[in-house]
Amino acid sequence: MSVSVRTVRLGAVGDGSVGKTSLFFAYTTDAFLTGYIPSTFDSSMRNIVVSDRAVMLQMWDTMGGEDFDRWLPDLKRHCPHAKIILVGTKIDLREDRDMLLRLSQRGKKPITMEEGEDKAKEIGAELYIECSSMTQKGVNQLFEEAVKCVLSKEKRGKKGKKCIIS
Ligand SMILES: Nc1nc2c(ncn2[C@@H]2O[C@H](COP(=O)(O)OP(=O)(O)O)[C@@H](O)[C@H]2O)c(=O)[nH]1
Ligand SMILES: [Mg+2]
Repeated sequence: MSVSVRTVRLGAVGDGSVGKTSLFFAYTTDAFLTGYIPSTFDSSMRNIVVSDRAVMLQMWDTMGGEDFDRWLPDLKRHCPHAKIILVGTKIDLREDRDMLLRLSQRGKKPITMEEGEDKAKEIGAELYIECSSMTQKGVNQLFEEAVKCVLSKEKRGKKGKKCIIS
């Protein structure tokens, strides 16, 4: 019996230090990367089943720019068919007292789910998903939803790749 395996490519772009490399590491190893963190995660593949479809997930990490205003137009220009998921990383820090204190000293606070969802709409992303590589919360769901986005697009007769923004 032969099973057709669909390849889905999934990339992470975003500012440096937002947690892209840690996210790939958390997803592929179920662990939080501590100590030395390489600037990018070596490209990696994983076989998964999503919505009864066998999928080979190809992941690639990027160094990330410092400038949201630059990398988003670049992404849209170079990957015009990619579906975009906006990712809110490090959500464990919402409950971190030191972080909350540091933010409040600058008159800031963590963004809310609603603010993330509004931003996703504003930039034309399919979804806003929050996660934490440290606690694993939302990590599996993120990758599953990313694959579902690609598969659902195919059902509508179009082909596309996947990109993630965090
Ligand atoms: N608290 C917390 N820290 C995180 C999380 N993910 C990454 N970090 C930290 O954020 C920093 C940057 O992470 P990294 O994965 O190198 O970000 P990248 O530059 O976007 O690849 C590192 O110190 C990580 O330990 C998370 O989910 N929670
Ligand atoms: Mg990195």
